[in-house]
Amino acid sequence: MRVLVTGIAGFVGTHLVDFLQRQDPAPDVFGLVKPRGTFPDLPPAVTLIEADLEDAASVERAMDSVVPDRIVHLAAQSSPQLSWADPAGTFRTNVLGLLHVLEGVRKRGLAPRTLVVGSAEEYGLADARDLPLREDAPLRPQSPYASSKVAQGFLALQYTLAYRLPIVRTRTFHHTGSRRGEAFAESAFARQLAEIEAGLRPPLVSVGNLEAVRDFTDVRDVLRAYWLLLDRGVPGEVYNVCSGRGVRIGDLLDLLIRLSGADVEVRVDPQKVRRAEIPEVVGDPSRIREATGWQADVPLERTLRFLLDGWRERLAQAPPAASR
Ligand code: A2R
Repeated sequence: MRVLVTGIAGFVGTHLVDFLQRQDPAPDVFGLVKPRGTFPDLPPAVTLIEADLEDAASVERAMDSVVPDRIVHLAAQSSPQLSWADPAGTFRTNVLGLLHVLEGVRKRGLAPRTLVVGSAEEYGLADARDLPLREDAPLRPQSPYASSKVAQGFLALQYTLAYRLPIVRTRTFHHTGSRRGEAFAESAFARQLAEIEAGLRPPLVSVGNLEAVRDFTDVRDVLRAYWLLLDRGVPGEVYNVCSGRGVRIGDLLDLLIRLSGADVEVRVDPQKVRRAEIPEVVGDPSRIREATGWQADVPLERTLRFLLDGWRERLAQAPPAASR
C-alpha cells in the first residue's frame, strides 16, 4: 500500500512515521515536505518529495510520482494564534493547499482513501448547553485558522459529493506528546519545567489562563484513530477525535509539576491570558467509537511524561544558548 503523507515533518507527521513503521505489513510511505524547509531526520524508508501545497504544479508532480492508495493530509498552517498575523497565508495553505491535493487526485482519475484533518477550533465559541460537543453542534469559528478549517472541511465534503472521492474528515481536539510546538500551553509549561530542571532558568513557570477546560488526547491515540478512520470511516462523514474528558489547564500544570519534581513558583502573565477564550471545550467521541471501536486509551499522566521527556531530550541535544 502506498501512503502519501502531507506535512510529514510536522508534529503529528513525525509520530505518524513511527506509527506506520509498526504496522504489519508496513505501507510504503511517501512524505510531502516544503521545498527548502528545515525538518527532523526521518527514517530512510520514507521517500521524501518536495512540493509546496500552494503551488498546484508541484503537488501534481508529487501525485504523479506517488499514485497513492491513501492520503493523510496533515500539512497546514496549524497555529490559531499565527493565523491572526497571516490570515491570507493561512487560507492559502489550508484551503488552496487542500484544493490542489484534491484536484491532483481528481484530474488523474485516482480514488485514494483520504483523511482530511480538521479541528475542534471549528466549533469555536460553543454554547455551554452543547457540551460535550457532537459533530452536529453549530460551527462558530473565531479565528482565521478556525474558519480555514471549516472551509477545508466543506471543500473535502464537496469533493466526496461531486466526485465520489472517498474522503473522511476529522475534527480533532487538543492532542499532545513529545515534539508538540510550544505555541500550545501544555508544551510551553513542559519546556519551562525542563529548562528549570536543567538549571537554565529560575524556578518560575509563567502561565496564561489556568481555568480553561480542554479535552486532551495523546498523539499516539490520535494516530490510531486516523488509521482506523481511513479503514472504516464513511466517506463524506466527519468525526470528532477526542477523549470526551475535560481537564482544567491548572490541573494539567499541577500534574506536570508533580512529574517534574521541580520546586517552582507559578506566575500568571496577563499577556498570555487570551481575550474571549472559550471556558470549556470537550468533545463527544460517540460517533468514532461506533464507527471504528476507537477510544482514547493513554492516561493523561503518561502523555504528559512523554511530552516532558521530549523537552528534556531536546534540551540535552541543543546547546543552552540555542534552547532559550
Ligand atoms: O512550514 P513547515 O516547513 O514547518 O512545514 C509544515 C507543513 N506545511 C507545508 N507543507 C507543504 N506546503 C506548504 N505550503 C506547507 N505549509 C505548511 O505542514 C509542517 O511540516 C506541517 C504542519 O506541521 P505542524 O505545524 O507541526 O502541525 P501538526 O501539529 O502536525 O498538525 C497536523 C494537522 C494540521 O492540519 C493541524 O491543523 C491539525 O493537525 O491540528
